[in-house]
This record gives sequence, C-alpha cells and structure tokens, in this order.
Amino acid sequence: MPTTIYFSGSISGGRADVALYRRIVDVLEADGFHVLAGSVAAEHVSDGGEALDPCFIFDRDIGWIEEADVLVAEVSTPSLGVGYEIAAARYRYDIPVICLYRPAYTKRCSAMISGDRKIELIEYDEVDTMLPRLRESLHRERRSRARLPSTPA
Ligand code: 6K6
Repeated sequence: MPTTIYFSGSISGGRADVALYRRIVDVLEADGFHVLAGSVAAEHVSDGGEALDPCFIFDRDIGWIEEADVLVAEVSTPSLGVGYEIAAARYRYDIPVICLYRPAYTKRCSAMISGDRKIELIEYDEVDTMLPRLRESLHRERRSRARLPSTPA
C-alpha cells in the first residue's frame, strides 16, 4: 500500500506559490506516494478557489485528511485553511505533519507551527535542497509505520 499524503497549500491566502506546490506534488507522485491535493496544485485555480459549494469542499478535504497517512503543508504563504488542516491532522486524526517554510518569504513562521514539537518543520531557501529532505522524512515515516502493528478491523 503506498503512503497517502494530503498536500495542503494556500488558496484564498494567495496563489503566488502554485507552481511550487505543483512541483512538490509531481516529485512526490513520481516517488510512488499517493498524493491528495485537490485543486491546491492546479495552476488554473486562482485565489477564488474551485467553483464548488464551500460545504462540499470542507467535507471532501476533511475526508481526505482522514484517509491520509501524513499531511505535508507548504506554509510560506500564510493561510487560514492550511492552519485549520494542520490542526485537524494533529488533533482530530493524529497523523504526522511536515511543514515546509521559506524563512526569507515572510517575517516569521507562526509559533503555532514552529512551536509545535510534534510538527516537523523543514526550513529552506532552495527547492532543490528541500525536496531530498522532504522525501527522506516521508520515507522515514513510512518505515516507522511499517514497524507498527496493524490496527484490528
Ligand atoms: C470556495 C469557497 C470559499 O473558498 C473557496 C475556495 N475553494 C477551495 N477549493 C479547494 N480547496 C480549498 C478551498 N478553500 C480552501 N481549501 C482548502 O484549504 C485547500 O485544501 C487548501 O489546502 C486550504 C487553503 O486554504 P485557504 O484559506 O488559503 O483557502
């Protein structure tokens, strides 16, 4: 079973990083991960988001987080929705969270992310150096999950 990743990135918060989101998702898919990203990495989706009912989007995205083994969030563009999804992953579904942050991009990363010892925060300047670190973290997660006894049905 491939590891399922929920990928979270800004929509209403701003779409300046959409090409970066697309690149991260492509690399993870090429590496064999199953990535649930909805329209986050879709370059045709602007900060207006998908033309869908907000309740539908909420139910779908929360359902995807429930299905996921790990949540990866690019947090350089501050976004209410990304923060909400991180909290849902941490406190509702108790799945690992990896956040990607470029320090030069905003004044600082929120303490609600950088101060959470259970979130792995990968700070980076260059995408090319961040991607191997992210892949290594995900492969480590996969190995540690493989060692856990499976949950009875
Ligand atoms: C529709 C109605 C109100 O806002 C919208 C925008 N449409 C969205 N479409 C798809 N996913 C969305 C939308 N709005 C938020 N999300 C989810 O929250 C995505 O999965 C992102 O990971 C995250 C982005 O949050 P914001 O606050 O930047 O939009």
